Amino acid sequence: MKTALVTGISGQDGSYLTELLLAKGYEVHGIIRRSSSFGTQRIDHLYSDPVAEPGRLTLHYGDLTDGCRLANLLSSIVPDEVYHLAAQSHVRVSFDEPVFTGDTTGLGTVRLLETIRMVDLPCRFYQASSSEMFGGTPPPQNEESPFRPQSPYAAAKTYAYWVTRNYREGYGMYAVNGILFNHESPRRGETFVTRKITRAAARIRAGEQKALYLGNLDAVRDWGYAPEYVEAMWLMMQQDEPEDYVVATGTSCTVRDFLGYAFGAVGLDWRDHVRFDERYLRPVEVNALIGDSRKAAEKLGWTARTHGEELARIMIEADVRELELHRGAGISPPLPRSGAHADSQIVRH
Ligand code: NAP
Ligand code: G4F
Repeated sequence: MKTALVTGISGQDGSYLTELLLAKGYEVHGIIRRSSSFGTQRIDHLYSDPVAEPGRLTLHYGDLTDGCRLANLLSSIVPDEVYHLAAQSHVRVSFDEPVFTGDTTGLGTVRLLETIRMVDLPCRFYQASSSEMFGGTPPPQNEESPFRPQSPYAAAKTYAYWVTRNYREGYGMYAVNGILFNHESPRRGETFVTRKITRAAARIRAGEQKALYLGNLDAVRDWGYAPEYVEAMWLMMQQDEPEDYVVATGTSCTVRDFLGYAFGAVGLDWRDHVRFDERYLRPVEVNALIGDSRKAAEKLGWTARTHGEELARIMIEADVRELELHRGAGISPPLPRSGAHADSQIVRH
């Protein structure tokens, strides 16, 4: 049985990856942050009672800013594979918190790599790199395209990308970068634009919300389905040689197109409900990301199966279902503060 350590296990990708690893028979360890409220909703269904089923999934407190804790965990768990997914992952927020983003999203990676090197752990390492690193480079973007990061987040990810390559080339580590384009799901954080749209469309249809406030509708993204993308992560870690891969659908749509898919799926015209709010604009925008993942297709046998319109349908159906479950149980709908009024009070990027 292989042992994996997953940072960011409570996030969208961490939850799907953990499902995949457990299904493959791995023993999985995950790092979560201590918080005054539980933040493990995405993995609660996997966390069986450790007394009843010991050893398959274990959660540990830790933080990317705490190098000593990371070193202790790596030394005691001795994983075969480390999937480093944790990060301050919101691009707009990184303009508000650039130093914190650099510390976690950038330096967090080198804290892990340097521990692995110092302790001489014979493990493989996956870095969650991002298409945001391409930033201002026009599409299509592949493994050879230059990086032109347009945000503190993208700059931090670019640092982490290069340091991962540096440890591979300098110390012979099996360390790979998965350069993933946007991937979404019903578990996507509520402040990323696709989920913000599908939740709002479901709530507007149900009369729980009046309007949806958004920024730039012209941005072009290559949106794929997260459960498929974690398969690519795992495949990258099973190769004879460590290499970096772009993972994308190769298709694209604008935020405006996605609005049409999501609102259309519940019989609404988005133009009747969407308002512009300049606070959702970014100081610098990434206009267009469209990936060329032919290398992943050729070497990993991986291709995306779900594209924009189908993705929007999966997400809105889940949001409609969730809302109906809450209403049926007589419980207030989740996160009611995303109504139009509160949305303008608390800027939910
Ligand atoms: P996500 O849902 O935002 O999850 C981020 C995870 O990182 C959460 O588990 C979060 O914990 C954890 N985390 C944040 N700060 C931390 C800290 N200081 N110490 C320890 N853990 C911390 O992100 P995702 O969408 O799953 O993405 C996974 C990774 O892939 C991220 O690195 C992201 O930047 C990268 N990426 C994502 C995409 C995409 O489209 N989804 C594309 C390319 C790259 P809490 O639950 O406590 O907040
Ligand atoms: O959903 P987004 O916030 O995702 P973004 O910025 O592309 O970043 C995501 O994908 C990256 C991979 O390319 C990851 F590395 C990163 O961690 C994250 O997962 O915004 C998508 C687009 C942007 O152009 C943004 O300006 O939607 C536009 N947008 C328009 N109105 C909005 C809004 N984005 C958000 N979050 N909220 C809005 O109201």
